[in-house]
Amino acid sequence: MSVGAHYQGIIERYRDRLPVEASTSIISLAEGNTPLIRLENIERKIGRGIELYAKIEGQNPTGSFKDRGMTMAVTQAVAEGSKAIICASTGNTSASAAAYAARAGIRAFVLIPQGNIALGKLAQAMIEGACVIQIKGNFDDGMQLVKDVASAAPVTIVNSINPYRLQGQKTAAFEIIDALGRAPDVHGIPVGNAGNISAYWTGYSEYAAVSPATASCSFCTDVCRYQAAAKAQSRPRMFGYQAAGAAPFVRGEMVDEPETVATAIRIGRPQSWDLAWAAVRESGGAVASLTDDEILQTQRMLADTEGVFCEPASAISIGGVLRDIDNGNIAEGSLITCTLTGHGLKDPDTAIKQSEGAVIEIPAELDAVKSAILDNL
Ligand code: AN7
Repeated sequence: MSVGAHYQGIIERYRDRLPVEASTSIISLAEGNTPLIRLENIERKIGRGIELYAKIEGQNPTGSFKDRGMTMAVTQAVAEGSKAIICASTGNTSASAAAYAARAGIRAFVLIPQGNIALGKLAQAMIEGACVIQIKGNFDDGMQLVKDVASAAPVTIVNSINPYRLQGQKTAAFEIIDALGRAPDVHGIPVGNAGNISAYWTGYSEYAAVSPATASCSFCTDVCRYQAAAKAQSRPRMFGYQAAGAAPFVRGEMVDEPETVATAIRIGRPQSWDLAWAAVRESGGAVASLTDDEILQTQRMLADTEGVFCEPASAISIGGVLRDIDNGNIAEGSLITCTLTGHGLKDPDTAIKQSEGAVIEIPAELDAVKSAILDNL
């Protein structure tokens, strides 16, 4: 199907590269096909021939990249006859699970850490009709409980330990190559539970394995994605970024009490440990951490420099590559893509808190408005 026709989500678009049967009924909210935006203002500031693109995953149906994986996981769960799904979540997975369960007419149970979930994500899970279970513990505690309960109750786990999740999420790498006509040199990405960095590496590797000889087809009417795939004989170096207080990959061991303002990646015991290390090592990439201050500064800079409002956990990918350009870990002239994993509106509290003083209060009078404008031009 060409993208110009009525777009029906990642499974329809990449069906031949995903584990679905022709007869399977697809549970979709038309996820994927997200914008790849060139960050021209930032490029101008940093120079050095860097080309920098952001994959805006906040424009998925529930506002995060999780929807790519959830359409696959819920489609498969329903195909297997499952009547209920369950996940532990720092927020975005629960919002996505709740939405796709609603769409499928099945039950979603979501375990969230009390007091550490962004308001927008909680609102989503609640109104989408999930059974929201708040635990007095963190994501890692919730993940362990989910694994324990799933072997004792008729529920399908839709965390990224469910392999269908990563299959869906790998399509973001396909879209990037389809859009650029080549693979990037470097891909920057936030790392929490470490599923997404593993999924991107799978996607990049699959496209790199498409040989030019097989790269022709009769059904793409606009840009032929097999031609794009065939050009992508290279794979990017994968740069993963963590919050300093929740950085098990940087420390080389699990972290017991993860802490960060970027609650989406407040994870100390990542489930895809080996897969993520493989992605970093095979690609010649690296992992590094950013402080909460660096994360928030980057979030704000992206918003007021480019008009791109992502959540704090997402901003870490841009903050990270900018630092790695500065310190020479990323070469001049590189083409870099970064995943902005979730929408800024997920976490309005953090955005407002760090923009304090940005609102001018005046009487409702013409003179006051005039001077407010003149003072701030
Ligand atoms: C915005 O929702 O783990 O490394 O439970 O919400 O694949 O875990 C969220 C993770 C990055 C990290 N950015 O991705 C959950 C959850 C955002 C996120 C990540 C998450 P992974």
